[in-house]
Amino acid sequence: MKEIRDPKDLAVNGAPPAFIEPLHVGRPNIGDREGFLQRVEAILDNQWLTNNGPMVQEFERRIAGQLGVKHCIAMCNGTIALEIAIRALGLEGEVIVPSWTFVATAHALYWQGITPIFADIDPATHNLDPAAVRRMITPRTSGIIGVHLWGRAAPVDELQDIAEEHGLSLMFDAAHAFGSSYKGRNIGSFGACEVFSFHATKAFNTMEGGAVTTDDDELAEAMRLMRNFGFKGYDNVIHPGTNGKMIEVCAAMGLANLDGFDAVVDTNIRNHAAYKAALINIPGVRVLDYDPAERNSHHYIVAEVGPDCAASRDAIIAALHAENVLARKYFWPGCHGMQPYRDLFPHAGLMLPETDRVASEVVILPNGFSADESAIATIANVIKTLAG
Ligand code: T4K
Repeated sequence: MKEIRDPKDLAVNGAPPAFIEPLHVGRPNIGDREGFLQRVEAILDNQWLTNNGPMVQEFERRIAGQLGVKHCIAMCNGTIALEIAIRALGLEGEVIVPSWTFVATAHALYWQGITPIFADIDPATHNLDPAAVRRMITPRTSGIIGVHLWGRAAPVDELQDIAEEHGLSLMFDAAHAFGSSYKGRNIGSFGACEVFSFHATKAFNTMEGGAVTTDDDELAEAMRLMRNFGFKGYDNVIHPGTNGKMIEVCAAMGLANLDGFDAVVDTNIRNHAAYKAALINIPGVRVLDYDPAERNSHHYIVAEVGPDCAASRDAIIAALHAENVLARKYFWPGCHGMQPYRDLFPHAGLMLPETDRVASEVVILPNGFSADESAIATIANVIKTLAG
């Protein structure tokens, strides 16, 4: 745990910061360290470092089994996994996505010459608003990518209905949603496919990594080919492709972290409750809840600083940074405010009032093994000092 000063004695006017070392959002959780190192030894002994090696195959089997889905295709990261899924589905023209997401969701389309069309969100859930999605459909629309933001399931059924009504493909960016459920069923088999990120900063990580999961045999086969340049056996390329392969060491990290995932979730749930209790009496500050009826890793502590708060969101972030708490503004200002989309669609914000509002209010606070009750009390005290 980080060394911290007494919460009652917070730093102002040049005093040293409350946290001697920075407290990051996204500090990686390391699961079974011994188990990881043993697997690395096995990889070195085996001299099979990448390209569908035994660790990757075991990792894929375990993920598919755990999520209850037919296929898991492990990839080098979530962005390439998105690009491959988008290509395998044959998306083209325009695809509807939220602007309130990490920019990779939009980039994965734009990188392939497809126009991301940004639809507004439901401010209560931060996920796509189905009515807003309907408003953005044009004759060029080929698909919808729902994002399970903060691991909360997107409105899967409503998006499926829209997709069927209009003959559109539907897939999900499940980068945040490992271990989440929708109506009691694991995220992983909704839509045509779902894409996970296992980046170091995620609740479950493989250092870098990602995967696509699907129940569709043909789609899975196409994505496996695309992941390895389109090779089917030696010297036989039968498909356009790229290099999306997960390496063995990343799969080893994934296997070790799968063993430790429940402990991460338990810690996160405890921390989330501690944050809620500590911040409850600050007017205008609200910690986003997770639906108790669904599973969620509780990885993201999402606080909203409303107009009725005595301090602005940015002032709170500045105060936290001064104390070495590196709170984040994920995903401010929304994709539509980032390049190239800001120049391409300068008026997109007119259709995104809820996105703009939420983007101006959100603060993400540290979580996982690197935050504990006393750190959370100190963080709450910094916020209270300014806004309480
Ligand atoms: N879709 C969605 C909805 C996503 O959120 C993401 C990724 C993707 C798609 C794409 O998946 P990947 O291609 O990334 O697999 C991070 C991550 O880079 C990104 O994976 C993630 N979402 C996004 C939400 O956050 P940054 O710019 O905040 O990450 P970075 O590397 O600056 O790290 C943040 C903090 O974490 C650092 O200040 C320190 C700490 N950290 C980070 C790393 C990598 C550590 O302590 N140790 C580490 O090893 O974007």
